[in-house]
Amino acid sequence: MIALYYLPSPNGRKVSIALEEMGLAYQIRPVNIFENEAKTPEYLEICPNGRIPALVVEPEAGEVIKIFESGAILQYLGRISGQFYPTACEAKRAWVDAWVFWQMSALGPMSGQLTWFKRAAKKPGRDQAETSLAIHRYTKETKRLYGVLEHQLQGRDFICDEYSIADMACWPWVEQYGSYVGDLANFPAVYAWHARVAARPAVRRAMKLGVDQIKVPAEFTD
Ligand SMILES: N[C@@H](CCC(=O)N[C@@H](CS)C(=O)NCC(=O)O)C(=O)O
Repeated sequence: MIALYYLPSPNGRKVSIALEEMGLAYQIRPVNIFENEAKTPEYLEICPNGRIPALVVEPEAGEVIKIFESGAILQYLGRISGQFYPTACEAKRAWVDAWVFWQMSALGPMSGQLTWFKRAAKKPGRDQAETSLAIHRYTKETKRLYGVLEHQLQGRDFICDEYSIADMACWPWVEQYGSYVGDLANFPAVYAWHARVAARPAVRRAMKLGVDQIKVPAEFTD
């Protein structure tokens, strides 16, 4: 059985999309990060980093598998399902890995920091010069990254030609593009890809998962 420690957030949704797309049986274990549930000693045994998502797999025989970091989880699910992660061609797999790592190291963290500083700027008592410099920096970098994605998607339906875990990694972050880049007028290929992925039945199912169990507050910063 696969247990997904989860919150309906971009990083959580990468994994719920993958599980739905791959047709794997799983259960969700909601983790309310706003109630510090990702910092309990029990949860830190699963995810030492105190973040969601995490996966625990209890096979019928053999060792329990624990995984944290959404990129590592996507690669694992791709390996065990044999889907959305090329197996036969090393060049194709390496390219998918490169885009997953790009999301993990660039698109996700830059967009996440941008959101954090935008919300922080609204809090009374914050240093406005400090937050506006940070917002400037992360807005510029996030737009640059949308440009990278735009270039890659021109003439392609999906990031690595065929739909893969690279799309599953990137899409939940781009799903909230309004908060990051305003609109996608300058990124037409990203816009078309966004709609293409959003229309997938598995993505629609995944987007509904857990929304009634955990309410993500409008205002959360630190
Ligand atoms: N690199 C991690 C990032 C995970 C992450 O930042 N998760 C957020 C929710 S989207 C979280 O758990 N935040 C809790 C906190 O900041 O205390 C991954 O991709 O799994």
